[in-house]
Amino acid sequence: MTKKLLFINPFVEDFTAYNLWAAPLGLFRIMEYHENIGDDVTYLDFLDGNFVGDDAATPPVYRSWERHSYWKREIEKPECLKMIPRKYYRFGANDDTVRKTLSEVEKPDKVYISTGMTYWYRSVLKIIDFVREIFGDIEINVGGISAILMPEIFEGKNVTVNTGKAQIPENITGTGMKYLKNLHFFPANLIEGCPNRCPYCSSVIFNPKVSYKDIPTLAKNLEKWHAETGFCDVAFYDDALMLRNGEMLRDFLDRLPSDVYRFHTPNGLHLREIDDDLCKYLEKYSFPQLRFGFETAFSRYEDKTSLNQLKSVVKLLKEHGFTNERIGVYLLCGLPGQTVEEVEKTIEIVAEIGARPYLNEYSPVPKTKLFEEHFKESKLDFKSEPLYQNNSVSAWRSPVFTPVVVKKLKEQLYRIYSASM
Ligand code: B12
Ligand code: SF4
Repeated sequence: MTKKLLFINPFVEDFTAYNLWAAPLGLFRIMEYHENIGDDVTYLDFLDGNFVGDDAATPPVYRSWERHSYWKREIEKPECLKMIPRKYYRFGANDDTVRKTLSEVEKPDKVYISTGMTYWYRSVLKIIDFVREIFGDIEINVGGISAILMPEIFEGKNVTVNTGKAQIPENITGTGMKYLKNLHFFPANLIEGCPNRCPYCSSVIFNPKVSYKDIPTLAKNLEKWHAETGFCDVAFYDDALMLRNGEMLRDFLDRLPSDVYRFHTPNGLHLREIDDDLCKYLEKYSFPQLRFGFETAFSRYEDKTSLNQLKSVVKLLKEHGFTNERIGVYLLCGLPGQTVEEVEKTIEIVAEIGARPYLNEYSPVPKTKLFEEHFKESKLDFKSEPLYQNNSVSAWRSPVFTPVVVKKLKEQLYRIYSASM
């Protein structure tokens, strides 16, 4: 029997949020699967849908490569974040738009709500309340990142919390293709999981084993998507895109023309996988800016990166025509046990080597090893209040990387960026 299903991507409340190729790919896959088995699917994107704007809000601004801001309006900060001297926003639809849009939908048999960052959990709770207000006592299923990392937050709301990957037949149906057509970029995912076990990362919780996608189908889907939309930006969603010296990536690229697409790697790439052959691919196809993962030059996570590796990869990339600005290197600051000097020196070293450092403020992720370690030193109780897990709150949690210190580090970076312009 056909079921009426409503799928929701919630709005977000945060100090900052930007669409750097974000899309609820997990939800898309489930939606397409249900459509293919004959269910009646409705999708409401309360974050980035084309109906979420209003007169009192600031509209999105588009930057290069289809990156953009969301519709936003300032809102009152939650009481527990009042000490942070920054504005707080609702990104996406306001309450009235949510109510009105839900009221216009025929009452569904079941509602699926996607969850993003753990520190966005309040938006999910609000959406659950709106759904109950409009549709009454209806079956609600919550899934995705926060549902897996902290199911207990949603359990009191009388909803089904999906604490694992959704069971959908891989690559037969459920590629999410139909819904990708509304995007200005193509989210590509070649490999699920990562063999590394960095103590701050949750990859292994989502995917205990590494598995490979059907590359020919994925390449065909991209070509179809491009033919229908005319857009050409591709963002990789992989944790370990370069695995096995980029074997899957090279297979994917070999199936595509070299002069059509722009490829983006927002998740940190693994330095140790980069060799000369892979660099030839990175040169032949358009990769406007690579981003590598590298905690500090004095890495305590030696299995993943080392300074020598970084030096030789930067040298190789330079030989293949990459300039400093095109070699981005993610650095983490605010890790438990890390010193300020260590981060300052690493910023310097990365710039000297000829790459562009990007500073990420550490954010503790539930169920990871460092979550517990950071909790012991943290000035804020981020276990009871997940809003404190936000990377924007990092300087208020850390006893070492205080707001003054982080400001200084950002100034150091700014000087480096200005000197290279
Ligand atoms: C790809 C990715 C991105 C992409 C965008 C992802 C997106 N969906 O919008 C980019 C590169 C843009 C990105 C950015 C960021 N990310 Co990110 N990202 C990931 C990554 C690697 C994969 C997520 C993904 O899309 N997977 C593919 C889809 C198909 O799988 P899925 O979403 O898990 O869905 C499956 C199930 O969960 C389930 N499911 C999903 N939704 C639903 C809904 C229902 C109802 C049901 C039943 C089931 C269900 O079904 C799906 C299929 O099996 C994860 C780590 C990981 N391995 O999961 C980090 C991760 C989610 N990111 C993280 C972070 C911190 C960020 C940033 C804040 C980083 C930064 N400082 O800028 C930004 C925020 C961006 C934003 N606006 O959302 C953290 C979140 C930590 C937290 N505290 O919540 C993670 C967990 C990585 C980590 N540090 O451990 N990210
Ligand atoms: S290499 Fe990246 S994806 Fe893999 S465990 Fe470490 S941080 Fe996570």
